[in-house]
Amino acid sequence: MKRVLSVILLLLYMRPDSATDVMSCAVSRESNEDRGTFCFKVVKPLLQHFRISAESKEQFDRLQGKLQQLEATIKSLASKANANNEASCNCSADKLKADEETLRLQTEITELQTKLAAQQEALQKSNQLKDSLMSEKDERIVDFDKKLEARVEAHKETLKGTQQLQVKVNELQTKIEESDKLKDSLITEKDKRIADLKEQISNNMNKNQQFEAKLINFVEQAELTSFVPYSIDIRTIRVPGTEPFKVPFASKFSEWVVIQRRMDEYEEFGRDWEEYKHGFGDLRRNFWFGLEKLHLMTKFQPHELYILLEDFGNEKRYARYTNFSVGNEAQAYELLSVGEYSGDAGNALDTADDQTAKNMKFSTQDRDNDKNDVGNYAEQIRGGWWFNAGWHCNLNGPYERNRFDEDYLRAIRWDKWHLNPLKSVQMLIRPTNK
Ligand SMILES: *[C@@H]1O[C@H](CO)[C@@H](O)[C@H](O)[C@H]1NC(C)=O
Ligand SMILES: *[C@H]1O[C@H](CO)[C@@H](O)[C@H](O)[C@H]1NC(C)=O
Repeated sequence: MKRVLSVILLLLYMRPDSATDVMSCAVSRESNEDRGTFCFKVVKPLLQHFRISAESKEQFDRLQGKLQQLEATIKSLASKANANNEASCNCSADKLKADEETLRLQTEITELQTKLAAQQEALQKSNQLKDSLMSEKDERIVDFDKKLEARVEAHKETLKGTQQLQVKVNELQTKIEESDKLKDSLITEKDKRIADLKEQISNNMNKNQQFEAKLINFVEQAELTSFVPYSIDIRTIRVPGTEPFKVPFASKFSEWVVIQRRMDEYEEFGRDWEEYKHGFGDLRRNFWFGLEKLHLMTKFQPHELYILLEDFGNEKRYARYTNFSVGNEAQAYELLSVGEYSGDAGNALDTADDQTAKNMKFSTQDRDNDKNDVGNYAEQIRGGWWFNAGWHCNLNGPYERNRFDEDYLRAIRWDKWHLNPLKSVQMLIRPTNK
């Protein structure tokens, strides 16, 4: 009887425990599919075990009932036997019968006890199975927990790695942004520098232009006010209707063409028409450029004329004219125009009297085109010029030093300044649109 009770108690004890397992499995199943699969594996044998246990209990109940019945029967039979014995009745047949019945019952009891033992054994095995399953389950759970923990750890590591990566990405992002900012600021600075440089260049260019203008002005002045050429620059120019010809420019930078120079006595200016027509002398010293070329150059383009004078007191004066032009040979190289005068030497070319050079033909010692009735001034003076009935200037006269010739008014002169001979003379022309 005690055994039966303990079995029942064990079963009762096992049920809530198992229910907890199942519940935990159900909970786990929600959270983890693996665990669910695992739980099912564990729970299945347990459920079988419960089924077996339940069947055993029913059998036990049944057996117990039978045992109780048998025990009651035996009891009643024994009491009957005793009563018979006490009654000393002749009942050997009944006794035999009773003995047979007792034997049968005892056999049945033995069988039942054997069955019960078998049942107990089965139950024990079932319990063992349950225990091993439980421990296996526990092991698996522990194992799984370990795995899960490991996975969680791994996940944590991954997460950590991811976080570190994110931090790095953020750092990189920040760096990129900073670099972008730096780039922008550099570009801005660069633009500013470029602008500055442009301005500087522009300023420099302006300065250069100003300097160039000053330089040109300076060179021009130097050229115009010096009788010693810095660097006569011979260029070939083209004029319509004639072959290209060489022209002595005052310098490489100059548009001024030197057409006449007197600086000492080492060149004879008492020359014939052909020589004045084509020019003569040394371009670096004393020379006459040539009437034909003057005509050609001034024919198609208005030219200004600059005349520089220096006396033996080393004083310099100039006379400037805006429209210098010379006619052709058929016009005897007439001084067609001189334009407006400016300067400090006085206007000796255009005097609006009978000694003016303007509108006069050119005369040489062999070609008398002047208005002098009693001879040829060019011959008398020994120098070709635009002589009239007289003259206010003659830049091709003989080179005289400190000498004033009363009779012929020879020498190089410009009487609108003074009557004394001049030491140096230079005539330059350039296109007026320059
Ligand atoms: C310059 O003189 C020429 C005559 O030789 C004349 O035709 C021309 O109009 C003048 N030019 C000026 C700007 O005075
Ligand atoms: C009981 O009955 C048997 C026969 O059935 C007999 O032989 C025996 O003598 C009897 N005994 C008593 C005490 O009556």
